[in-house]
Amino acid sequence: MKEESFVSADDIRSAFSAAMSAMYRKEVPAYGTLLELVADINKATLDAAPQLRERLEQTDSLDRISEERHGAIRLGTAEELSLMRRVFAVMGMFPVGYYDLSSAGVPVHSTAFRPVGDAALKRNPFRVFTSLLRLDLIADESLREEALRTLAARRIFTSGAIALVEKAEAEGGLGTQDATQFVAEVLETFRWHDHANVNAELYHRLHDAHRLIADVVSFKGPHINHLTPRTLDIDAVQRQMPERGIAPKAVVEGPPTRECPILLRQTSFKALEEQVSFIDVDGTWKPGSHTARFGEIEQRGIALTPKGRALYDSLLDETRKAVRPAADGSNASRYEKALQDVFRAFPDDWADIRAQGLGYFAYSVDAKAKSVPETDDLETLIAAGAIRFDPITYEDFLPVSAAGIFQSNLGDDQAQGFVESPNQKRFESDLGASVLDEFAHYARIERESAEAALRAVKASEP
Ligand code: OOG
Ligand code: NI
Repeated sequence: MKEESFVSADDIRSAFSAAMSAMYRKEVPAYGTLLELVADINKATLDAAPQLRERLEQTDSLDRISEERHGAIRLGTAEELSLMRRVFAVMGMFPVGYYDLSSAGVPVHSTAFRPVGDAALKRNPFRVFTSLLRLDLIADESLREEALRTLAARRIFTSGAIALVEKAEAEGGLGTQDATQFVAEVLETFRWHDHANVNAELYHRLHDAHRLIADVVSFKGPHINHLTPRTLDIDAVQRQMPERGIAPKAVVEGPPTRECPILLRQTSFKALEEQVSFIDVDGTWKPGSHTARFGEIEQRGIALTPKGRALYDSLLDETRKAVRPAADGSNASRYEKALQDVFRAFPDDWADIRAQGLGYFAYSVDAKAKSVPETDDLETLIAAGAIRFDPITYEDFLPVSAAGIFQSNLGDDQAQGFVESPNQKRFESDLGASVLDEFAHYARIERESAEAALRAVKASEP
């Protein structure tokens, strides 16, 4: 096999995310409006901060700044999940992390398919938050069986997509023509279908059990339910959404605005009510509506160590005990204030965050260093200015934030309670693989950067 004739997985992923973006903009015009707003605000932010522009020019490709960083889908069965894993693998996307959303009233558990390793992430960080419906959490047995029957009858991938996955697995990659065809075939899986798989009566029963069940079971495939570009100023986008005629969710999820951004901040516009048709028993189509698709934005900060994450979780918990954000936004400013106040306990200085072991950093030789002490002690070299440290970006998701995004887009009527029941083993057995541990992944990037920086310092010694 001539390896060099294969298109790289990174290139296939880039082509796929661009194709998804074009499709979704056409399907959901409000999303196009959000993209314009994000691009305008990113430009204004960069114009006002030449230093930020310079840093991004060096580390990121500036022209890709407003492009999508993630999307999300919801699947119905173990077979769909394991096949999805094989499809994403062709694009260099692997399952990282396990998210249990049952405790937050959403009957799914999830992972993120994403590129792994520094080089692939830099090339194109696109990921897909992928949830699997948990019918085991649904009490009504006959409804559960009907849902399973409906799901078992659908095929979410084209036969062409499956054939190309098998070919890529057998041969180790795809050539140019196959890769182009692969992207086109796989795109079909994520397309919106306005003709439901079920009749109106079943749709409403599913909907009454949980809106999410209706969304997963009633349609031919797992339509992409949102895409998410990156913004340099999430607060500005949140503020300006109404001026462009789009309704933001009540509050920004995640940590507050800070000097040193941590983890992930997200907000979205509320899902739109869309026209669909249900198949009737007599074979005719009956008009109805469904609400599922929205647009989101994200702003990422440093990846936290388990210690940093524990601090984040406890501060968020403390905030939400003091003020629980209401879905209608009525206490949004009180919540924001509480969040700011409580998070003062989290150091807001890179050196402090590093010294206290709260975040992961990448080490590199400082090109501006004048003299380099003869030592291989990292701390001494940092103190002497020979080695610098930069925050490693968080590439994953946050369960409390994800639950907030789900809730706001499932309609903000009373959230339903489920018994908290994480089941990572079951998820991994359905997936057909284990999920990567996010902390181990960041720790490795950090360790490898430190080793490389020390080697480079040594090599430069006379
Ligand atoms: C996924 C919601 C979670 C995020 O960014 O946290 C999510 C969904 O609604 O299917 O996308
Ligand atoms: Ni999202």
